[in-house]
Amino acid sequence: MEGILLSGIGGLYTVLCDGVQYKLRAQAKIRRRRLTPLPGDRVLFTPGHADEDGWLEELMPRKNCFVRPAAANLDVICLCVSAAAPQADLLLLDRMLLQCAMNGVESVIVITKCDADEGFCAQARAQYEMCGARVVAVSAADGTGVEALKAILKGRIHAMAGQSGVGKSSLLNALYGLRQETGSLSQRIDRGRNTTRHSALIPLEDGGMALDTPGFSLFDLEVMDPLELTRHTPEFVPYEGRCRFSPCTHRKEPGCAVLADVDLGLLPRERWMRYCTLFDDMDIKWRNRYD
Ligand SMILES: Nc1nc2c(ncn2[C@@H]2O[C@H](COP(=O)(O)OP(=O)(O)OP(=O)(O)O)[C@@H](O)[C@H]2O)c(=O)[nH]1
Ligand SMILES: [Mg+2]
Ligand SMILES: [Zn+2]
Repeated sequence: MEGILLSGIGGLYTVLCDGVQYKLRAQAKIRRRRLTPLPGDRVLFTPGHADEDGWLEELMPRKNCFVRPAAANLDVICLCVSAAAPQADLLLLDRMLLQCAMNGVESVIVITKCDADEGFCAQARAQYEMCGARVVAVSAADGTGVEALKAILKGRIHAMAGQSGVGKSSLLNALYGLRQETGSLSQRIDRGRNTTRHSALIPLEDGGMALDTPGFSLFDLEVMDPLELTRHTPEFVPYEGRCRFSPCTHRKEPGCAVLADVDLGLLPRERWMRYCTLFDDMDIKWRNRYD
């Protein structure tokens, strides 16, 4: 039979097929090939008899897959950052945006807790809308933006990604009337507490599916030629061929059209500075890749 993998915890996988959920163990050949079945994977399986577990036999080719959050075959990812605590980590957001761009997966920047905003929404919009990113401000507390986001996600397989405590589970509850467990922020350290422990894909009435994932704060892009970062930064694309040097990394080259527009305020300087940080990091990793 063919189904979609919803979750995997401790070697036990839950697979959905025709509205029925099956509990499965991975066959030895999957374990031997060191394949990690991920939520969103299309799989072939044999159900067990009575209340025995069945067998997960084959993973179908993936259209995309992600390490953070661990998932496959996503249509769209909500990259969640909070307008209140925990403080938004925009470098992490930019890494996630790059990861989506490189995997060819649509992303939406979701600013959570906009009811408690003290100016962050406007600042983030200014930086990211100039880059062609989609930004939606939402509040699970007062319902702001929930319908707008729901319209974007309708009928699609989507994941909530972001730091612990940004309100991913709360947002899913507000969007779909679910009862995902949510946690309070630790007052002392002002961080989330990893309330959601495992990724789980949830089938929705509109035919779509939502993936709730555990928060993360560390995430590195795979090692690649840093020029890939340049190519996948959308606001730089219109500048191709307009700089004196080609390729241009748009960091300090004389006659760089990007630098000129950053100086004129036509491109957001903060975002460009984060790009330079990511580029320099990747440059070092790329040069040391054989060490
Ligand atoms: N003011 C306000 N607080 C919110 C909102 N959404 C969530 N919170 C609070 O933020 C805290 C964390 O929410 P969760 O939904 O558990 O966050 P999470 O991103 O799922 O966290 P992890 O599962 O640990 O990754 C809770 O105390 C929520 O009450 C919101 O829209 N406004
Ligand atoms: Mg959660
Ligand atoms: Zn340039």
